[in-house]
Amino acid sequence: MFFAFETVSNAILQSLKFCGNITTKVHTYLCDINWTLSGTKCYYISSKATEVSWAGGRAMCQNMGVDLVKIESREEQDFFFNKISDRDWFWIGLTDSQTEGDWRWTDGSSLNKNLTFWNKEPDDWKGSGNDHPEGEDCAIILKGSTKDKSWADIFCSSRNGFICETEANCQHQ
Ligand SMILES: [Ca+2]
Ligand SMILES: [Ca+2]
Repeated sequence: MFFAFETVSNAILQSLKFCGNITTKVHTYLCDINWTLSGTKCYYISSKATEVSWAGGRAMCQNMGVDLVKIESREEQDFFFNKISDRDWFWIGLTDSQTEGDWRWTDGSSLNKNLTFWNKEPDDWKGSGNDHPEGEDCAIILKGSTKDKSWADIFCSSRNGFICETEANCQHQ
């Protein structure tokens, strides 16, 4: 396993958190190369060249042994909002494809209605001329009007980037 030591920049060092038993040695959170550390989580934000369906994005994460991101705090939301560009859309691990209107994360947990960042959504749009009768059942994060308004439901078959999440490694130093 490779660790992205170069990502431990001064900026990250200042926000470094310690994990494990710190009585004898320093242990710090680190991520694999090409992943980004924030808090105690590592995130993989796909490149613009990789645009896939929601299921395709989830499969890409699962091939790496992880899953699509679950946004569980304002800090996490702010992190992505600051990280992504104005033009790009990224799948998050949120869908109502099982039951319309019942938004669930990929681990099966319900969306906390007190912690959502929809931008005038979800609207389950069915396309112009009803050409998508299945409606919009998969969620993306994008640069909305404000930090609090940057999620949308779109067609699961549309092609976008994706964000994977996993727990950070605890690394002895
Ligand atoms: Ca829907
Ligand atoms: Ca929508």
